[in-house]
Amino acid sequence: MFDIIIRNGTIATASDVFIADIGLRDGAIVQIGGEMTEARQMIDATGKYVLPGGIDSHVHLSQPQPPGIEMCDDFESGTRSALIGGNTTVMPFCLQEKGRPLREVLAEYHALAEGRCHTDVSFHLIISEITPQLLGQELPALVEDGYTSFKVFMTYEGLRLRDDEILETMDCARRSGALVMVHCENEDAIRYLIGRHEMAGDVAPKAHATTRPTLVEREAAHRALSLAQVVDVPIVIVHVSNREAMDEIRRARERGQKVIGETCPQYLMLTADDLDRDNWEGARYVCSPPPRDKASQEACWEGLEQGVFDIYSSDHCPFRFNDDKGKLNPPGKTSFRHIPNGIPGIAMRLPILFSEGVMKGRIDISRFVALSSTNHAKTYGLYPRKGSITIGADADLSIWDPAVQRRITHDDLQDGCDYTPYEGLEVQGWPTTVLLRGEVVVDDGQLVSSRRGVHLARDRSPLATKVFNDKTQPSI
Ligand code: DUC
Ligand code: ZN
Ligand code: ZN
Repeated sequence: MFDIIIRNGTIATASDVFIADIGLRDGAIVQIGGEMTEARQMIDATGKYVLPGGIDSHVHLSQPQPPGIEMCDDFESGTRSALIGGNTTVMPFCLQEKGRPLREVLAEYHALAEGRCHTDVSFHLIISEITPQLLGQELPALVEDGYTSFKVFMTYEGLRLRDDEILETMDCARRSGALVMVHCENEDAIRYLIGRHEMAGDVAPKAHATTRPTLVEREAAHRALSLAQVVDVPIVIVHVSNREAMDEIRRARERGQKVIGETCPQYLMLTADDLDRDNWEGARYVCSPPPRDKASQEACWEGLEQGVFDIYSSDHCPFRFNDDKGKLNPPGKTSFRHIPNGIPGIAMRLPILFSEGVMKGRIDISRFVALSSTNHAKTYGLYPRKGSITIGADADLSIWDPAVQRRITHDDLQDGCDYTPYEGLEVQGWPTTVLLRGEVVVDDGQLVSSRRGVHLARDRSPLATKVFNDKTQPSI
């Protein structure tokens, strides 16, 4: 007797596509194919794809902001919207607050998330202040406890680390077996360009894009990869927006470095011209790195097809538009420099890749699964419990109906924001049913979740484990 049998669906994993029934019991996948008759619930998936639930490994929820600014999704609204878009696990960031023990801050994040999540969650740690205590004791202990990835920033005053601090963080990751994610933009070059633009009175949202050109991303990607080579650690280059930064990843791999590349829907769908809309409307599209041009969009598609990118995440970082605590901060619209950086995308990430990628023939369904789920689980130490359709894996599944056509409107996405950058987009294909650990949480596109997401302690990334186990020193 099964809890649920999913009948006759086209099962797709990162490597195979086949039609079979799936039997679920006690939250796990217990049978794939073969005779299955009795279950408390039958789901007919004829003509639909049955896929591992989406894993969004780059989202920001309830992240503290400078005074006067507020992120508009908490763990409840953010994970609710994630489910609607076919995700069953999301990975938000815990931001280290200067002068406080990281564990204390982490406990506050857990308190915010506890009992409020519609999906499973697992935290990355953002490192903003380097101390001997952090590198020597705190981080290694946190890695042991399942927080196995750190993010570092090369931009944003107050957040960015100097090169020597990045090296120390990478060294700590090497010793403790963590994986480092890097936000690559050259802060000094950006500050120089912002100064020039402001002096010239060029303060509209579009200047956000011109003060963060591709070359500041390229330079920082090159530097991050070079620092990683010095320490001999694998890294993730997050939210890559253009061909020049992609070329840095390619070159690093040719040298033998282990690099995971990530891109996001905004770099496939938006351009810098979106920031150039009248009446501060362009602020809706302000994120970092900024959207580029059509050629960059094509480059990012190529990177998804050809493997420069291993993972595709939303970088959901939502601020309301019509709100003094959001994109209109500060009231008076004095300069693009003050617009909070980040846009929503947690619900639209997968429908965009499915519709624009799979349905338009740019990628096949197995590549979709790899980019949207399996590679995230493998990269961040959740595989095979998550991101796979195998016996014993969590029954986190999304059933996609390729026949559904929808015109996107923000009201349907159920996040805490007041807009979507993708308003009016026509998509083909939608995740009509979603199961989290064997329970139907989205049915016929409607949320029926009982909010049972939990926090997942993770294994070390297999990439990081390799250098962790290799006790020899870096070769340089
Ligand atoms: N970096 C992110 O990763 N997310 C949003 C803003 C940013 O700069
Ligand atoms: Zn970033
Ligand atoms: Zn981000």
